[in-house]
Amino acid sequence: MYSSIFRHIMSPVIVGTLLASLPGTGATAGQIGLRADTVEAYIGQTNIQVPIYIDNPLDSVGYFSIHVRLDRPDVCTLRTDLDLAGTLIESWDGANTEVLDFDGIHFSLTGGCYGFFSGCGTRSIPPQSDSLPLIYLPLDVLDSPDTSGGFDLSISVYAEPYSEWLMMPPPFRGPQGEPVGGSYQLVEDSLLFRCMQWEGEDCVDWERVSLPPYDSVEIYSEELWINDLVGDTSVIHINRRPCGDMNKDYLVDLSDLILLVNYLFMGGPPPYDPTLANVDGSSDGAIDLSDLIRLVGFLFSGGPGLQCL
Ligand SMILES: [Ca+2]
Ligand SMILES: [Ca+2]
Repeated sequence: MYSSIFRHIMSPVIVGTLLASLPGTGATAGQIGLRADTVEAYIGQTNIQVPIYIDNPLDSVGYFSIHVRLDRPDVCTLRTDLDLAGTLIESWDGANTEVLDFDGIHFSLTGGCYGFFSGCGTRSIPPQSDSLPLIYLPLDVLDSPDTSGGFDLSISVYAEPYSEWLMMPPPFRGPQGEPVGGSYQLVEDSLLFRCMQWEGEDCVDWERVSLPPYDSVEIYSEELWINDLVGDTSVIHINRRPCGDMNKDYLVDLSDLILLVNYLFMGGPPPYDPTLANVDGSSDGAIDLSDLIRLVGFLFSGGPGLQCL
């Protein structure tokens, strides 16, 4: 009875020691990893898709639980409308794939397709890497009035380590619900006890001690699941909106020329941002024929570049 209680007290220390002594992410055979791509985006652009990849070299994955954290929630927000098209879990439609606990900075994302979830069967991601993304994280970059320059932001994607003793659930499960992506390791340790009260030859009050003298020693072994912290960070380059983009599609092409012609001569709607339509480098901010000429030259005859002041 005493030893059972003391094992629970000791276990977090043991787990922490083992995690600290293991090699880094990816060094353990069979370790499941997460990777995030670098993405280019524009200020004010919405529904940017950031691909997140999973590397599962040995195990099929039927369930995952990952976490996402933004470093710049003031200029970027995560959306919760996940689109599974073109992902490894596209066929999991109907499975439990959802965003949990979204607070604007951090969210948890789970997807499950093992037997526990109804209507899904036991579909799983077979061992693979460098394939389709596990998911696309959708995000919006706020439409800041400041178009003077770009900046970088990052999104951290990670899985919590699995520990039975710390009651942390497994971040990855196989098709049958079993934890995958880590391994069991045999842990041996000893506990020392000193008797605080003898009654004859019987001890009625034990206390655990860390140093001799002691009256009893228990040597025990436990199998612990070791699952490194895995994760990656996506750097997102946020660029200023392109000079010459009249219709806010972040491209400069014929459609912008058409919009400008309609605006100048046909009473059409104005460019969405006047500073991006004043492409001739003039400082007066006027949008007129000289901007049209500059845009035509740029698009069709190798004229000078567009310049928005
Ligand atoms: Ca455009
Ligand atoms: Ca102008």
